[in-house]
Amino acid sequence: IQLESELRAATNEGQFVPYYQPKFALDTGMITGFEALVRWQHPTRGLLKPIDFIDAIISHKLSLELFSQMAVQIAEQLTIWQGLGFDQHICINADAAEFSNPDFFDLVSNLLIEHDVAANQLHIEVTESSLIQRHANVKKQLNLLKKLGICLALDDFGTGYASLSYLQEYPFDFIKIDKSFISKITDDRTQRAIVKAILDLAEALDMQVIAEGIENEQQRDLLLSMGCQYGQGYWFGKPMTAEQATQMLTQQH
Ligand code: G
Ligand code: G
Ligand code: NA
Ligand code: MN
Repeated sequence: IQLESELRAATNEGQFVPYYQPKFALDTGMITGFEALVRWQHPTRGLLKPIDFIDAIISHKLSLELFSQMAVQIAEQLTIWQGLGFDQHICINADAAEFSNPDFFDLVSNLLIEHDVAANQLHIEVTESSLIQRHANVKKQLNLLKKLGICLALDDFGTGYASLSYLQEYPFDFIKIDKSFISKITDDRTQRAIVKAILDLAEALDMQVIAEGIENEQQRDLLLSMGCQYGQGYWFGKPMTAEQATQMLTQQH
């Protein structure tokens, strides 16, 4: 359990760092971008994962501070990669607590201008569960971000409620199939049928699909044969430091 003061210190002293998990084109194996996942470099307890502190961040209303700290580091990373000739995008996670803040859109658009980052280099990933809360501002902010040119992804697809109506209601470019559907895809007909249905739906709606949690080659091969374009998972790469991500990009070029 974190004290609020500990969280504030983390926010003020820049203890939150993005780790980067690569996303791949399933056919070529090339990296198409990275998902940024927050880690807390805690002064005494080591590297902490979101599960250890995200709820506390939300309840202490520090979501926008966390987002802002992540976003600045991500913009700087995009600029570094641009300089090295790596044309990548980075996807940042955000939840309803962030979208519902009226300052969220200005924060994002100012960030792009200040760091001279193209809007299409930044993707934003939203969980289904955060849409369920139906904050009044969420839809408005998502539409503004989309207008700005930012790609939007619906995360953990299939695990929430009323997910089909969300596809119609919000301007998503990508659907991320939750890893719970991928884990048994090679030996469970039902899971396979669900994934197939999601792929068909996405195609009909002109959306692209990213399969999460790919842990072996069999899963990759099957998803590819089913027409899935993009993937993410331990088989391709675990969340890693910026230096490791840069190394991975260097090796592929
Ligand atoms: O790595 P993993 O334990 O890395 O991430 C667990 C969860 O934490 C994911 O579901 C992801 O959506 C969430 N998460 C990761 N980074 C961030 C972040 O920067 N902001 C928010 N709001 N959620 C995040
Ligand atoms: O909610 P979100 O999907 O953003 O969270 C992603 C979470 O899944 C992170 O905690 C990340 O570390 C984890 N993850 C990423 N790839 C894999 C994988 O191949 N297998 C498993 N079990 N977890 C993964
Ligand atoms: Na995510
Ligand atoms: Mn996810």
